[in-house]
Amino acid sequence: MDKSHSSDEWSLRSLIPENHPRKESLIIREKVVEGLLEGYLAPQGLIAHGRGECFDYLMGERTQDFAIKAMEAGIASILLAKNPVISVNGNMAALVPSEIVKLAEITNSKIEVNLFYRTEEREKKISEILRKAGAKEVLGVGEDASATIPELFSERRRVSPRGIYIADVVLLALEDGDRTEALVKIGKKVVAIDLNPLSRTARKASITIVDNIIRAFPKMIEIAKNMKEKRKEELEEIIRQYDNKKVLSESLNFISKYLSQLSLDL
Ligand code: PTJ
Repeated sequence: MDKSHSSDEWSLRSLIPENHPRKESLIIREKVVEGLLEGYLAPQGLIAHGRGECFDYLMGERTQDFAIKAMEAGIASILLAKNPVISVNGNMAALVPSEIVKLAEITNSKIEVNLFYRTEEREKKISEILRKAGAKEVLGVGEDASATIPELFSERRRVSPRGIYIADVVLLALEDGDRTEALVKIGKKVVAIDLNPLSRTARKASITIVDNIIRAFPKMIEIAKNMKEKRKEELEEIIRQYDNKKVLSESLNFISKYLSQLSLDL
């Protein structure tokens, strides 16, 4: 990429007309581009974002019931956890930094940076963004990532001994698919947000929220505020009733029916 261009020069946010039919989607895209130009979002994050946009189209760009069910089970699990952690990567930091901090506050979760394309510079920049958004502590930066997840060979294996290493529940998103399985294998509950119900992450996670992080985080904050008042037994019952395979199959059925309907409406 040509680094001689500043983020201001490349940012097209101001060029998007107020009445553009895809205005919101274009602004979100600009946030991702800005993250890249500021050096904390991996170039591969742009590809990931494009893939997400495509799956979002197939679900009407709306949060569907199967996602709400998964969010409820996910939040119940986080509220019942001893050491819940929200794992953050470049795309999450670009799109939902304040929401990550808010959800962590409400649910008493720790926040940890964990990157696939790990560099200390990116970790520090992401940590700064989260601190600016109000985070008091951000784990997983530099030397703090001194523990190792067994059976994982990517840079994601380095984790904080105070965070993911001792976590019983990990909330993550835009995962490349190597870590969820390893975390589940060592007994952790993984709550994953992934727009692609066919991805390895979606299939291996304990609870899969098939939705866009842009909509999922605010909705999860709302759910967490309401659920905090519930008794432990009620939360346990929500988790007992939850079936991740059923939720994944509902999401695929939704896409299939949605496409059939669209083909009739042409
Ligand atoms: O910041 P790093 O170094 O940890 O790298 C992060 C990326 C995203 C580059 C890395 O984890 C990666 O390569 O991810 P993948 O394999 O492209 O997978 C990303 C998944 O997230 C895909 O299944 C996408 O459909 C999905 N996705 C993309 N955008 C969103 C999304 N899911 C929810 N909300 C989105 N906005």
